[in-house]
Amino acid sequence: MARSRSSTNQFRYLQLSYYLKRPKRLALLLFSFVVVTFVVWDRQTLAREHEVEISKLNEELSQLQNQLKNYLGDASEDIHFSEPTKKNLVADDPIDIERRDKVKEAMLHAWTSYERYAWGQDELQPQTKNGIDSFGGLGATIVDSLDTLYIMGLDDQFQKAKEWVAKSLDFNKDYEASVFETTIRVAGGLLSAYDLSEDKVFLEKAKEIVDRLLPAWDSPSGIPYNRINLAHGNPHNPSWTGRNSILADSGTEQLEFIALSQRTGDSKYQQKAENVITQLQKTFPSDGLLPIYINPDTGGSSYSAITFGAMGDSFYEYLIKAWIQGNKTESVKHYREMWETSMQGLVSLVRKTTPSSFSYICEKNGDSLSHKMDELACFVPGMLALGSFGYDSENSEKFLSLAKELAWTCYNFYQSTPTKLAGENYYFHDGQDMNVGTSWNILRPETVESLMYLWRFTGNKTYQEWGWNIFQAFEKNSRIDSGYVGLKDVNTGVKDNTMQSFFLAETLKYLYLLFSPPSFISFDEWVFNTEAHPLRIVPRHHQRETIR
Ligand code: DMJ
Repeated sequence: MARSRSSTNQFRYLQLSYYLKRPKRLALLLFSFVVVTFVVWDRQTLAREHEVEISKLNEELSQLQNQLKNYLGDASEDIHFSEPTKKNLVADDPIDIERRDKVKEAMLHAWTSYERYAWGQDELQPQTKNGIDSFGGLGATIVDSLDTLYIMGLDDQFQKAKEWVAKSLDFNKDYEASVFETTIRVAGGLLSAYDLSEDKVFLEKAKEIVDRLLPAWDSPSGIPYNRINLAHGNPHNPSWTGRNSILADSGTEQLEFIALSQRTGDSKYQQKAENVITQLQKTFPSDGLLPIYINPDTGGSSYSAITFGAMGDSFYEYLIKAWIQGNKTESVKHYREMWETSMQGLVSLVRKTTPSSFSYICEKNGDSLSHKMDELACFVPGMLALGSFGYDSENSEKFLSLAKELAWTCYNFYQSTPTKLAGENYYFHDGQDMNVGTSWNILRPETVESLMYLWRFTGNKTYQEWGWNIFQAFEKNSRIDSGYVGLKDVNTGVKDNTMQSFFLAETLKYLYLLFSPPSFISFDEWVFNTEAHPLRIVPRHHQRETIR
């Protein structure tokens, strides 16, 4: 009994009657309740404020990091930055490994098909199982594939390709070569293979081909003629351009020629290519948008279209990349300035579709805008992401977000067709979003290129998913037993008969890198030429020692 009473006494505080009997007790209870509630509420508010404070501090920290990066980018010797920490934390996850292996298998299929049916010729025609010499017989697919084979660890294939380069690559061809194509595919491919493998044979061959191209720069203005006979010289422009030089063809040799000068110690290549930019700078318009035709006699623009697609594209790409290749130093500052001016011009060409608000880049003829965009212009999101890090935080955010918007549009170029492969260009009409214009797909890389850049700069895996979907559409529509083909029409899926060398050089390489850690062929150490050939960024002090 006594035990039971004592236990009842123990729990008397839990009974309401205990408090109701005495007003003092009730007041004490209410007071305690108010105090406890206040303390809990206060802690939570503090925690919330703390979180806000931390996020503000993080924002300030990232702004300071950006400013520091900009400042040191201009002022420091040999300082390399790792990419934003977020990206370095991205683990090599099992899905990425699996996808990368699938891409590697695709490369192996493309390569063995070429090996079997077109070895030594420029490109494979998979349907008819033969080769064609679309670039004068320079083994374009071999040279364009060297670095992809190396990067993917296809060592036996790389060795065989290297032996072919050493023993059979012959530039003495009576062929009117495109200076641009030969530079980006052949010189770019060889230089990249040299940078990766350090095998001198590649450098010797790169020098040999560029020496054959060099007379193309002997015009009154220094703007190159776009064609040259590899055996006999005789540089000239074709009649279909009205004998004008093309902007992209004339302004897309800087990376390769600067790299060649750095590696050989002979400055003449760099001088020729850099002089082009100096000439264009003299009449550079305030919006930074140059028409696609340039008169090689005067160096001035001829009346023609303005575009970030065919014939304009890589001129803008090389402005920002030459700045990066030059370690973002004072001596290459003008490249960055010209690029920033051009990006203001680009912004003035951006419009949005209805009803879905896709951003796109118009072309311009005189004063009027043409609401058309090439898939080729889908390199722009990658370029903007790459360049966005040299801006202050406000502009950096602005251009990165434009890059994301444009990438979404480019991805929808693919998603909006029955084959899920993009057409060559698109038209934008009110109320209709996008319509395919020229409806072929020739295995181009620009969209997956941009997805790779965006994934690396944002760490957002959505870009990997989009790239994976595009890869699967290539597998479904373009893969046949004897290689990969383009489509004559992305609506019907009817196939063409060409395996473009850039499919192996660019499309598959960018896809492979999209599923690789960003530290692999890092943007801190490498800059990709417009044919996706990574060139090693040479530190500043080293450049001064080697270039005479
Ligand atoms: C490639 O040769 C290069 O990417 C070039 O800059 C544009 N065209 C093709 C790929 O589409």
